[in-house]
Amino acid sequence: MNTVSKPVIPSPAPRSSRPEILAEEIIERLTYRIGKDAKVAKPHDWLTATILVVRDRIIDKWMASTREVYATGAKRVYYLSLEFLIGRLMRDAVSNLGLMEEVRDALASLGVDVNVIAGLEPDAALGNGGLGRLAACFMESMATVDVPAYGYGIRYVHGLFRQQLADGWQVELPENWLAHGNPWEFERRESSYEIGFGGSVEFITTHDDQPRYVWKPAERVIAAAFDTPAVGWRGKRVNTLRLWSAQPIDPILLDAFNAGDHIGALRESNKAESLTRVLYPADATPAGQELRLRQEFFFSSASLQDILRRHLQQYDDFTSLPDKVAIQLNDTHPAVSVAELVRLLCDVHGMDFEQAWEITRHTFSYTNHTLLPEALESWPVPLFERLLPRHMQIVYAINAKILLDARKTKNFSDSEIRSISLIEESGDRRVRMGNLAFIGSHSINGVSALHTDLMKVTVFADLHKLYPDRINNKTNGITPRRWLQQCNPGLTGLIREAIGDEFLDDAEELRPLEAHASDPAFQQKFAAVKRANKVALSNLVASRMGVKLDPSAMFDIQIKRIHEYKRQLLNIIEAVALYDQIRSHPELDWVPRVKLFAGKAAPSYYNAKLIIKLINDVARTINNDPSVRGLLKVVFVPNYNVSLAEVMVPAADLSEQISTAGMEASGTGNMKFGLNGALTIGTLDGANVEMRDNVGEDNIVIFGLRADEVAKVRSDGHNPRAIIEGSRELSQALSAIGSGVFSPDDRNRYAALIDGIYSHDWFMVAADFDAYAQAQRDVDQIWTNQSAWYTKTINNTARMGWFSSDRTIRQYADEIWRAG
Ligand code: NBG
Repeated sequence: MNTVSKPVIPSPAPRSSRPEILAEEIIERLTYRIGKDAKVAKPHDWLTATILVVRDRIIDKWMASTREVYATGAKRVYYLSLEFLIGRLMRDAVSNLGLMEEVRDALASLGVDVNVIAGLEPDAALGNGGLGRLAACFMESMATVDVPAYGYGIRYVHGLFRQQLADGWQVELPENWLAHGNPWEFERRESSYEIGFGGSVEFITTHDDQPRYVWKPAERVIAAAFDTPAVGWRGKRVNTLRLWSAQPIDPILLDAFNAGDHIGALRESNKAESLTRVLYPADATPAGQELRLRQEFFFSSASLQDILRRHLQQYDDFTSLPDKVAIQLNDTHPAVSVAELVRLLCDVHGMDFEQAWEITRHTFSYTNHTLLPEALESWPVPLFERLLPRHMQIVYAINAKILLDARKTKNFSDSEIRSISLIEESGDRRVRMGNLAFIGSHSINGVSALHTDLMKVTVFADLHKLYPDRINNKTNGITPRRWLQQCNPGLTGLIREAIGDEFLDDAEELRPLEAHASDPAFQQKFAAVKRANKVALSNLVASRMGVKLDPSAMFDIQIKRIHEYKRQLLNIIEAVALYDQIRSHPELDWVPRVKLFAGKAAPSYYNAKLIIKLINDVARTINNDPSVRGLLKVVFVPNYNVSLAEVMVPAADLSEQISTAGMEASGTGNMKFGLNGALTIGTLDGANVEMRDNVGEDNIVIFGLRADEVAKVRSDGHNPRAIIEGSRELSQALSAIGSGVFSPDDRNRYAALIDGIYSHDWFMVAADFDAYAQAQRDVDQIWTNQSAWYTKTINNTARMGWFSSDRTIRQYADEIWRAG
């Protein structure tokens, strides 16, 4: 007999990270991977070569992390999200590996400035706003707190649009983050799956007399996997972000091509690829397009097929799925996964419906991110049925089971039954994705205490009555690596000097900084760091916009998506009122302020775009009025993205978190500003409530109606006109804007916008105006006592540790996933 002994494959030798070795390897990559001579290499080539060298240091840990889960049989967490708003990765990866100095020195020895090339990396903007950025923070924290996890999403060729301003109006331009290739990703050709759409369902009896449904899709595309490593702090663990790209089954129809139809030969291929070409730029509003539902199903099905395949590689069958797999649905976007898992278990793997349903329910959990009714996704039944005929049947089967149960066990009334049904029956029949996600999950969480409480009495009141132990709260968090260490090295260095390094591993260890809050010497250093960050932002604004800012003025910043409920309008109206005051009372000691705004509006959201134009109109008028004497400046910085936030957040003195109470689910920008030593002016909304509890009432400026008061005003009947007439400042500001003082070229431009405040004021701009204006003057007062100001802001930094996403992830892991 011929015995062949298995060869022992040696592992690659661990790589040294001495700067000389790194430099050598960078040159090696430049030459042999990129094919460039160092003498002619462009900055982009240096960036790619450097990333490839850093990436090698990640791969060993990546493989070790993957192997370990196979060896220990640990539970895996899957985070399904249509959005990952990642930003740049190089600084993050290098810093988490602890190689910042080495990489800087290596590049310096080659005559390359690390900051210059790091600034060339495009932002991976595969998300719209808070929901997508949260997913990115979670990826980093899951690796940091050692939870074996995969993120699943879509590899959009074009991320969120680039915003330009043309005469103050937002213009959207395509974003092209893959233009120079993406050295972070690995294409996994072996991990690809077929995804079907349309067609019909057949009922067959198998050879062992088992009845089975078989879906015969009319169309199929391939989902191909691209993996990006997610490195935890100190390189402890490396998880995988797997993004799916759509590809045609037949790249070209040769018959058509040979017959001369060169365009038609590519039609199928184009259609397939268009599925993952662009990110929907809708923020908290449903896209309402067939393509969007296709995207949702595409990435859900690919992810579930992948999860089931991986499970079967290691375990005998799917009865252990809930013990070994936790799937988190990030909002309702992946909710069709509930039906898809049932389908895969029943139709593909031969399980009976009841068992499949139990397994499904114990495997999924769902995070709700908004109460805005217009943002709760639902799909017209005819569309859902045409695209996903088998899933429609499954939705009906689940619905029948749940409704029957509700009637029998809880004696639900007709109206309660209507509200928990998976099918909206009034008007057009629609499939309700929020209800599907809720019913298909063992845990449903909100993202701040207030939001979770409101969920129980509003959108999910009846489902909560049916399943009272499912709703729970997990207050959002942010990763302190990106949002303190990397974006604010000055402050990080100062904190280390003052209290040592513990906070780097546990953000709650920022607390000891409290002891320095009133120390004049420390305050001076803290102020110097803030000033340096303000100078950096001023330089950016000067070079991008040609506007000069005074870094000794108070930097008052509102950056986030433009939305009426976030009330950029309230902020700019107050700026107009302040402008009036400064002109009428030049004798008073006005605190110099720079009001900065940045954010994108959904392309189809007219009022949001109009608000951008208004900010720019007001800015032009105020900034050019010599009687203001530089006491007030207004700036709208275009193209807000993660990288811009990394410059703006550390430079803020005042953080604007002024949503209509009850409408912002959590907010996460609020946490970033607090951590970087800004004072917050805000309503008691979202996580502002927990921020107040953590930093203390003296260290935050709260104003305005509370959520219950907003609800009461709305239900009692709100009379904004009376309020406006009773407030001189407000009525003057509104009439100035409404009558065209800031828009002499089109005096009616803002008439309808202002009329909305007079007639219904849904977002309580009039209702909260006086309280807001007063709160701003309180802020001025605090500012005039700089020592008191810094005591408060240092206390903010000291007490924001709880808002680390490490804490959030530990709570998910312990209380929802039972993993890690
Ligand atoms: C957003 C909320 C924010 C919240 C983030 C992350 C959606 C649907 N929701 O308040 O508006 O901070 O989610 O949870 O984008």
